[in-house]
Amino acid sequence: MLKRLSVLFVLAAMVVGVFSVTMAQDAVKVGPITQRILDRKKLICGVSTGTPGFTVINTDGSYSGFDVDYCRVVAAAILGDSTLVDFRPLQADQRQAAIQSEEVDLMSRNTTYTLSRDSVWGATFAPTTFYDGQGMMVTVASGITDLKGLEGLTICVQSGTTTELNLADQMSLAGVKYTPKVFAAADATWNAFVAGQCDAFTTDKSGLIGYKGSAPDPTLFAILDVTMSKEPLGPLSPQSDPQFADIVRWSVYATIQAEEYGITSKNVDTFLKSDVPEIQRFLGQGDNAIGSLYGIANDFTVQIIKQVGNYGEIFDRNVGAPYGVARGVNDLWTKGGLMYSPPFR
Ligand SMILES: N[C@@H](CCC(=O)N[C@@H](CS)C(=O)NCC(=O)O)C(=O)O
Repeated sequence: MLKRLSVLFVLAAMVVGVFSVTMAQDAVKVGPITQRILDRKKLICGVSTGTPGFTVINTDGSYSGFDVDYCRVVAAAILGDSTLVDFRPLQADQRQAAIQSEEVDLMSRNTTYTLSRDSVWGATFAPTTFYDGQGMMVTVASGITDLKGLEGLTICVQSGTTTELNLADQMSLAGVKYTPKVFAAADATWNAFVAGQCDAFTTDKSGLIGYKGSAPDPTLFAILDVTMSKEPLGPLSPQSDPQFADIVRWSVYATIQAEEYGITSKNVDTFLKSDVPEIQRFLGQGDNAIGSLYGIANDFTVQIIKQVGNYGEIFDRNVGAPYGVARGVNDLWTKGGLMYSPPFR
């Protein structure tokens, strides 16, 4: 009897063994960054120390803003909970070290995608979430209307930025001599301009609009009608985990594709019952395996949309409604903009 039982036991163990091997083969192994996020149940996300509309550190210590929302998008995709984010405020010149040391899993901090950052920082850039360009702000009282009007004047700029480099290029092209007044911290740069220590303040136009809008009297400031560069801003991650970078990429695309389908945080539940195969697939319903190909939940797109929203909702909530920023090139491709998601198939 005992012998028969032990034979049965061995047989059962073999069956379980075969099954677990099959399952292990089926399950996609996640990369080191995703694994760290799963283990600590938190995404560590580098943001700025404060950029109106993009990274806002509220008086109660909570974070909000367009860039902050993209940290939340990735937390929703991997952990199923958009609140599980540990934010790390970074000044512009702290970004390279934060990516290289992998002190952050992700960075979502008005950062321009450039060739040297891609290579020297060892970063992998996600799709651009905000197509921007560098602008120039002056006081209305100065009467300055173009870059030539800045001849011999002082311009406040933050160090460690593409802004600082483009300023030198563009002013030399325009043949304008100027004195840069350089600061490491965003607040110090803006405050110096407001205090009259500089005649102009330059950064991404999104930043200028935010700073102007949050000033006690925005009518005192004017943004010149000039675009000095291309600043494609988006999230980035250390290049040591290409699969994590893919998860970030498809999470960003999910927000864009959701807007194209008209799926919002409010109506996503009604789409779960859609009988359109493309929608079923995008939302990972039925036997449509999209997330499991990356070792995450198949309904990761649903979690993103439900908890954070589609691209249009994220844009409107943070920059459209509060600062009156138009969609422009950041509109969907179907509306003449650059926001375009590849197929979820
Ligand atoms: N997009 C540019 C500029 C980004 C940038 O850091 N801009 C300043 C504008 S003042 C900023 O947001 N600083 C916030 C901070 O240092 O925390 C880049 O990637 O270099």
